[in-house]
Amino acid sequence: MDVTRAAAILDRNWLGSSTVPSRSLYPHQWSWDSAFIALGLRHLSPARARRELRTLFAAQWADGRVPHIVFDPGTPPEAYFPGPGFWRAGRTSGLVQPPVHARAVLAVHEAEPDQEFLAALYPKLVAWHDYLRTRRDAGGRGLVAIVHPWESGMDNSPAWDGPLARVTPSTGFVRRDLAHGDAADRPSDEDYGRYVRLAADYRDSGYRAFGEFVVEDPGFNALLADAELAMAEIADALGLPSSGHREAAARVAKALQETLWDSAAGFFFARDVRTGALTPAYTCAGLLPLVLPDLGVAPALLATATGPRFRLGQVHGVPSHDLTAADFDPARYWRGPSWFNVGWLVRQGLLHHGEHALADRLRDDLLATAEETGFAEYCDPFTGEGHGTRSFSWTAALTVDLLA
Ligand code: 9WN
Repeated sequence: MDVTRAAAILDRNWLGSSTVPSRSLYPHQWSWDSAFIALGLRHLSPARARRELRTLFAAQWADGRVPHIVFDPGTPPEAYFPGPGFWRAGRTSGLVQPPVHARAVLAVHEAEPDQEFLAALYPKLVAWHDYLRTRRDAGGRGLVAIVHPWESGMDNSPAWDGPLARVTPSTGFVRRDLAHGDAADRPSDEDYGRYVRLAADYRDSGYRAFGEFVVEDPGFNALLADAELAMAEIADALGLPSSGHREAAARVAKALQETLWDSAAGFFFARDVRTGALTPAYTCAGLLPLVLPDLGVAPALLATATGPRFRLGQVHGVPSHDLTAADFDPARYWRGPSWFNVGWLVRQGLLHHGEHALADRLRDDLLATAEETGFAEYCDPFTGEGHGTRSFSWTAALTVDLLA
């Protein structure tokens, strides 16, 4: 495959200073999407990759949080729900998404060194990570807690079913997503009602209070540890002290292993901070600690990844949920299908842990599936059939990166 088709998608989804994940389903800027998009854009136009990230960070809140959506003023408010009128936070939402931005900033700088860009983004990234560390350690164990499933980026993951069951669904709103996506590929109405209730409660607390849903997600925390490793490299490039970032990464990695690792299961599970219990679902978030090079439990985690639950290397991509679970669904969003960003991250992890043959197989599969599905949002792990929206930006961008 050559990069032409993927590059054309990114061009079509470019709004002038940022990229929409999808023209139809997600017509604004999303936080972790932008980081993945920048990883691809850096090979096509480093200037546009820098612009993407600068635009996102221009919407950073005074408390350091990077909002999960930055609304495009040129797009009608009814194009996406919940829109700016719901959040009452200017041009943004009040939630966050996984902190993959430092890794993206570093990669963009490596593609075309730009000290001014790096120096401008560094303090913003410091404030972002400080927000997570200081305002989100609800469990007091040095891990970030998410307060809404949307914050994980894996909205209807089975890992959230337990904590979400405590939430009474809101009613009386109109879902916009179903106008653009097959209902069987999207979260259920009941889950959507719970998302809206949680977001409204959090909004009404001034985006401060921990509510019914407070969860330590292994994916989010692993990506924060990795982001601190990237920060150390950024600090080195700027001639600033970097050891604090390496220590921060080690602290998160240690807390992750002490709190969320289940050695009998050979897996990282999410923890429901309200009950103190680990949630029982094996989801792809539990594989993301593989991105950490110094992960002591990597051999056991790799055994789970290649075993019957995920069958890495034998199915398409990295399934979002346990293939052997009774509630595994090959089409419904984060309850089974393989997503390209997770495949890209797990491939990075495989490279760190010396699994080169498996990493190559995963890369070849991601590239073939992206092309065959028209750059789908996600795919059936067994058949490779595309699901969700097509011409999805991070699928295109990560394709560009894998081809580079
Ligand atoms: C809610 C934009 C986002 C991704 C998430 C994905 C989905 C939104 C939605 O789309 O979430 O934030 O409307 O379902 O789950 O990972 O960032 O692509």
